[in-house]
This record gives sequence, C-alpha cells and structure tokens, in this order.
Amino acid sequence: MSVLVVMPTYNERENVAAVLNAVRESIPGADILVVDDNSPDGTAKLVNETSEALGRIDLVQRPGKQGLGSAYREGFRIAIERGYDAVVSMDVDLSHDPAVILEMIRLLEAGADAVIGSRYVPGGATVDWPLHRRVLSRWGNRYTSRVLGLPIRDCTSGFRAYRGDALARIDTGSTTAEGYAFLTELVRRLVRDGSRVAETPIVFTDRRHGTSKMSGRIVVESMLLVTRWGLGDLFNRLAGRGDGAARTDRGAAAPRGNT
Ligand SMILES: Nc1nc2c(ncn2[C@@H]2O[C@H](COP(=O)(O)OP(=O)(O)OP(=O)(O)O)[C@@H](O)[C@H]2O)c(=O)[nH]1
Ligand SMILES: [Mg+2]
Repeated sequence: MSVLVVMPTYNERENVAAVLNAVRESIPGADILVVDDNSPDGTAKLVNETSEALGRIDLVQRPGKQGLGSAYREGFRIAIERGYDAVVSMDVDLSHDPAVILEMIRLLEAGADAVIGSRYVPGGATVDWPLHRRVLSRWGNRYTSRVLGLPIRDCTSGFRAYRGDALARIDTGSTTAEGYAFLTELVRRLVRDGSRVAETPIVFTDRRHGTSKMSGRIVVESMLLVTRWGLGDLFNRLAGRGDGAARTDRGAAAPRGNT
C-alpha cells in the first residue's frame, strides 16, 4: 500500500524532528505531509531541515492557526488528490508511538477501512495524564459513543489509519468541526457509510515538551456538536426517517483489530 502520514503542527519545535525521524524509521516506505499553521516557534524551519536530511517530507504552510479539523481537512484533501492507498493521522508531540503504524496498515490490508489507535480497548492506556484530562477523555468518549450509537470506544483519538477510498467516500472536505470533535465527526461518517472501523490498542503518553493546544472552547465545541448530532439522530428516528441510526452495511466495527 502507498502510505501518507499526515501531521498537523502548531508550535511543535521541540518534538517535530524526533517524530519525523521515528516515523521514517518505523515505516520507511511512507511519505509524510506536515500541515503547519505558521507556528511562531519556527516549527516549519525544522521540518524543512529534517526534510532535507530524510527526503519525501512535504510541508504545507498556512498563514495562521486554523484548528486541528481544518489542518486535517487540508492534509486529507491532498492525500486523496494524490491517490494514496492509506492515510495515517497522528499528533506531533510524541504521544503517539509510530511503531503502531505498521499494525494499523496490516489491519487495513486485512480488510478494515479505518483503524483507530484506541486508549479504551484492552491493552490500551494513557500514561502520565493528569486526572482531569483522563476523566474528560474517558467520560467524553463514553458520552459520545452512547449518544451517537457508535460501536467505538475511542472516538477522539487522533492516531488513525484510513483507506484512501474510505476517506474519499465520506467527503472529509464538508466536515465542519474545528477541534478534536473533527475526529468524532469522521468516525460518525465512517460508521454511517458502513465502513469497517477497527480499534487497535495504543499506549498514549502525555507530551513532555511544548504546550497543549486543548482549550475550553474546543471541549465545549465537542460536547455541543455531539449533543446536537445525537438529538438530530433521535429526531430523525422519531420522525420515521431511516437515517438516524448508525448503519452497518459494510460491517462497521468489525474487524476489531487485535482486541
Ligand atoms: N496545523 C495545526 N495543528 C494543530 C492545531 N492545533 C493543534 N495542532 C496539532 O495537532 C496535534 C494534536 O493537537 P491537540 O489534539 O490539539 O492536542 P495537543 O496540543 O497535542 O494537546 P495535548 O495532547 O493536551 O498536549 C499536535 O500535533 C498539534 O501540534 C492547529 O490549529 N493547526
Ligand atoms: Mg497531544
């Protein structure tokens, strides 16, 4: 499979070179695309230097901070346009272990349309996260799965692999969420499309360098959007329209990886 690893960056100067090197080492055949929002800390300069050393690293530079959702929309648009078989997404703060990418690609080859690196399946974990982040993520995910009827335990993990054709089918360009709600928006579309979504365990480690971009606004956006989507589904079901429930035509949620 031809693979593109898409990485959004905002002020990741202390992490970006290490992540790029680790990805190239884990999966030497993969191309890399960094989407940077004019990070004031000079992340882009480090990407260019690393690119000269490693090759096959593209950088998209945007004029200013536009959010995680927008960065992925841009990265996925390019991935689809270039016809990659598989597209990987990951954070650039060393929270996601690039060694897992190979397992994700293996699961795509075994028939999954998308693979989510999941903290909430057996074998998955979060390490070093403060209690409030653990509680927010765990209960946020429980709420999300329940309200949207999604058979997925970690809807907000940004560490994923998708088949390029599955991404193209769900029209990622028309998504609207700005923050990590974008990740839920994609899972919801995949499941409704009938895509096979697998989860494979990951151990998520809190960033050691740089600062978090999580904000109250992004959390509120996620809660409001999930609630709005859930109410919309409920309304459609009550109104007798068939599009309210999660569909599983293509066998969504199976296979479940090595869980
Ligand atoms: N291009 C771009 N990247 C972003 C933006 N916001 C966050 N990122 C990147 O997206 C990845 C995930 O970021 P977030 O999920 O917001 O969380 P985070 O900043 O890693 O926060 P913590 O995990 O709490 O440390 C990281 O690589 C960030 O640098 C943005 O507005 N634009
Ligand atoms: Mg992070």
